[in-house]
Amino acid sequence: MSEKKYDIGLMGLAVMGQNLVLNMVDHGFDVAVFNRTTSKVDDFLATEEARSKGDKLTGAHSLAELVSKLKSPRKIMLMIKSKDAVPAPELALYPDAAAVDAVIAELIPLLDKGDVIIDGGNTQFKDTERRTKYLANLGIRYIGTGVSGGEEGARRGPSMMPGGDPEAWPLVKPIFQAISAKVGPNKDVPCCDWIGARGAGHYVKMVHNGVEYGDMQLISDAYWILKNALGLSNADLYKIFAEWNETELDSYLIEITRDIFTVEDPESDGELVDKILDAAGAKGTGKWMSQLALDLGVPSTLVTEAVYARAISSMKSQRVNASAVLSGPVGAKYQGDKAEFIAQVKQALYASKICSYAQGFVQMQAAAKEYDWSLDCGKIALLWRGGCIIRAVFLERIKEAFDKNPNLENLLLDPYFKNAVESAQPAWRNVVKTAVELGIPTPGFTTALTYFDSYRSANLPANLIQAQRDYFGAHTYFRVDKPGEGPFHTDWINVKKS
Ligand code: NBP
Repeated sequence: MSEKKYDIGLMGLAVMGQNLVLNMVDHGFDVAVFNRTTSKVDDFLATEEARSKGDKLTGAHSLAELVSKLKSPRKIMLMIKSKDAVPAPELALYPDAAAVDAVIAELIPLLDKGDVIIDGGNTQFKDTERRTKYLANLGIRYIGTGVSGGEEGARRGPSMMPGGDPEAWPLVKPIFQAISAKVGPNKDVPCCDWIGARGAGHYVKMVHNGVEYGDMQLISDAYWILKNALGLSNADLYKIFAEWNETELDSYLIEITRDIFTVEDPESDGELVDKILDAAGAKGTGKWMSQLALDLGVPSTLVTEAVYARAISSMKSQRVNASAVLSGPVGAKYQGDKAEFIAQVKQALYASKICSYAQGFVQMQAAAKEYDWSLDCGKIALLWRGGCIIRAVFLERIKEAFDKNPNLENLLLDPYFKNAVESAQPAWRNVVKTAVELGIPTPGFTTALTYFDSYRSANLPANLIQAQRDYFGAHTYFRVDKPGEGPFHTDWINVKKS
């Protein structure tokens, strides 16, 4: 009798890998697993849940054994630690390769032309661009896929953003779409579809994470101003976030924020949230998005501000010292109507969130041009509708906006979002004004409003910047009264002055 062959192999049995494997088996696929530390293969297969899967799950103790157990064309998914971009011109020759490069180098001699390697980690898209091209030359198909939703998503249905070699997509599509989250009235639309060539999937996943940074900062701004300007308790905050979650703000992050306010400290009195050190960590995808926005020259100010907000939060001891030295408003309360102000904070949060998503889509469109991908923004919004950390009802509206106009320059120009932001505007301005007056930092709300005001300004003070640049560096300028002519330069010192 010939040995049983498996539909897919997965390497990397940490939290994401284990849960994805169980999810795949639940959807009818036969899976072979491997891990660098091979004892983890045995430990995993010995768990009650893995044992309950019978012969639909098998282990391997080497990459060669894993490869030998797979149906052809073989599909091998890596769920291993990813690193920053590394310039590895020749994967097999790169001496100090990142984990993914090292595993790929080991896999190459074991594979046949047409086999597929999938990287499901949070990889920098430039690595995926490089690896897709390199492996295509060897006849091996490569996919870099974003997987979002954490442990629970991996087990019950993640949002997946695959990109790479388009010939590989039909081979993994049935598996990926089966295991991904489903949305729509009949819960049958998968939150997984082809994003585009080479690194497009990992780029979109990075923007997802950057938008997540923005959402988290905006929610924290709302929390901070409600707590400090109104003196609200965690019980009050729970009620407010519970109400907001029944509105257009309905989302996973608002939902978990609501619940966080109810969790008691297991070690002493009060709620746990108040005992957590106010120093936020980061793994780097927000920073990548911000760096790449600068490279493209697009203003993704929400993610950048959110990264900086985490940076300043982590300077805890400096902030404690500075708080004793630098004076400014402290502890003053909002004097107006409390209920009205709560409603205004909600409007500020919603309008700022719209700006944040507008920036994310602008960055993806700019990246698509720069890196030669064809991105469908409506489809991307739908993929984020379920399974992932930023899942939200509001993404349906974004999908509708891009379906109506696939070339929409900015989400703020779509009639639905234009009306939403315009009607939120007076409240948003009052919240920012109040935060400034009371000395309460709300970096997300403030930077979003600045973006909105800059974007809607036909004229900005950049004429003065151009004058300065031309004055000290002969950088030239164009004239408003001579369109199509120029550039011009002026001898600013020896010219007639008024
Ligand atoms: P980790 O990111 O903690 O990675 C642990 C896995 O990587 C283990 O299987 C480990 O093997 C393996 N590994 C390491 Br570390 N170095 C290796 C190397 N040089 N060669 C081969 N294997 C190596 O696991 P995770 O949290 O499950 O995440 C997996 C991927 O998914 C990561 O890229 C992560 O960024 C991404 N991701 C994670 C989440 C999340 O919520 N955790 C969400 C979305 C995406 P060992 O057992 O031998 O040490």
